[in-house]
Amino acid sequence: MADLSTCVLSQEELILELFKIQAFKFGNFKLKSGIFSPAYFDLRVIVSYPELLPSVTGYMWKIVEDKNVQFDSLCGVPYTALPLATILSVSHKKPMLIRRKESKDYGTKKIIEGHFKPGDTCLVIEDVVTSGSSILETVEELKKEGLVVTHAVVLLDRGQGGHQRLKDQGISLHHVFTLQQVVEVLHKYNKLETEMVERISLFIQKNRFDAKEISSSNGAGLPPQKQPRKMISYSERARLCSHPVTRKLLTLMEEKRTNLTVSVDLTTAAEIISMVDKVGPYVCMIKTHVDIIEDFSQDFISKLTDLAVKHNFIIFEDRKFADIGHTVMQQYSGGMYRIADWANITNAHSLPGSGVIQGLKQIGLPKGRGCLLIAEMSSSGNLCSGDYTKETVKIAEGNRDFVIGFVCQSAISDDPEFLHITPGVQLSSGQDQMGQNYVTPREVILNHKSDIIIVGRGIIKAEDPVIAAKAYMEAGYSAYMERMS
Ligand code: 5IU
Repeated sequence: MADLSTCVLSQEELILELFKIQAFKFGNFKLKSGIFSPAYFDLRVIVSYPELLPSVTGYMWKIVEDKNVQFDSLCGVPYTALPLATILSVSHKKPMLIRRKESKDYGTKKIIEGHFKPGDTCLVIEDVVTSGSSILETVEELKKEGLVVTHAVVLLDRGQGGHQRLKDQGISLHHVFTLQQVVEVLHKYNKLETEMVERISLFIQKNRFDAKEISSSNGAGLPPQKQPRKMISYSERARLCSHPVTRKLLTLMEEKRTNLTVSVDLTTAAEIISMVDKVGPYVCMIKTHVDIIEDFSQDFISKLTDLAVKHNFIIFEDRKFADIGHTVMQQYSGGMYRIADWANITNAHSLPGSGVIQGLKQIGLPKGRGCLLIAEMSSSGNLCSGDYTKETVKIAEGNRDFVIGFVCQSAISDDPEFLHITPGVQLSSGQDQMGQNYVTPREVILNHKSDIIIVGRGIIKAEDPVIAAKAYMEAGYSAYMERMS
């Protein structure tokens, strides 16, 4: 029988082996907390690789010895850590306790199985730690039975604040690896691209579970990321989002206290520039349709981009790309408009499938641009509903590096990273002669849980566009404040 108490592999070899068996995965994964992560660890698979188990538990034991942790028994957090706890128990002759996930509804109804005395010390064993919640759940059950828990050992600490959170609860957490170390080793052996290493570092930085936030922000003991999009303030979301355009937009929305986008559907450069200069102070975004401008020129673009700096807004070209990847690449980068050179955001129909995003992304990503997918429309009888909308959300989820949200009419995703932007807005609801449907800013932001209202004719055709812009800005932002309260 193999010696279960010694490490067979070096730490680097163990990381490479765990990568080989796909216990470490890299891409885009939804975590238990609801947030998306570029790295995912599924250590459940290690039970299929008995040759690796002695190294895993060997390093866990080494940490316990190095730190001189004393304890009477050990207990694994169900379920992945159970085999690890069993091996440690057998190879080091330490009694083990089992925590049930739910008490049996017959017999003794015990949550903790095994023999122990109140006051015994227990070491908790876990595979991966993110926020520390799973360890704390087990600790709580052990403490209810009178056991004393002051230490936990884990194979991998994701480095996202779990250590501090456990420390605040009187538990010292000891790890074999951190996520950062794993990533560095895999990079060293050419298993991970530099770009992915950077993405993961950024993710760790931005997704730290602050112990104080966890206990105070939502009372439920949940990390703030677990809250749905509609409950999180614009500025808080700016902190959670990784796309630079989303961050900039959400930040300026809170600073300028506006969630208004004006759709400047006018047909000469001079009219548009004059209108943008007037309404600029009240908007977070200006939306254009450059293909309706009679006298389009690069001079128009330089004036528009100057105004974007002067009034601090984002430029959204409502181009609605809807062709195959190769064609949209050319449409986005070239022609007389060269949209990718100046529009922070553009949008696309999901009709052609994800190829449209692949094409746009090739041009837009290096320039730091973002794209909205059209998931729903405001016009009567449109076909963007049901499964079409659901599939659109899926395409967005698979392309978060470029897709930053949706043009939509309802709350279609709870993810804080996805902006919801809604056209078809006027101060009173109704319809135009061609089937455009209007709802009020309050309805859109408060009831449909959208983030941003788009208003065209309600402002640009108003007698005084400045007064109208102020009224829409006030209506939209007060609905947001009401939603937050
Ligand atoms: N727009 C819509 N509905 C949609 C999408 C885009 O109205 O579903 I996608 C655009 C069209 C127009 C602006 O440029 O938003 C709305 O203008 P009015 O507020 O003037 O209707």
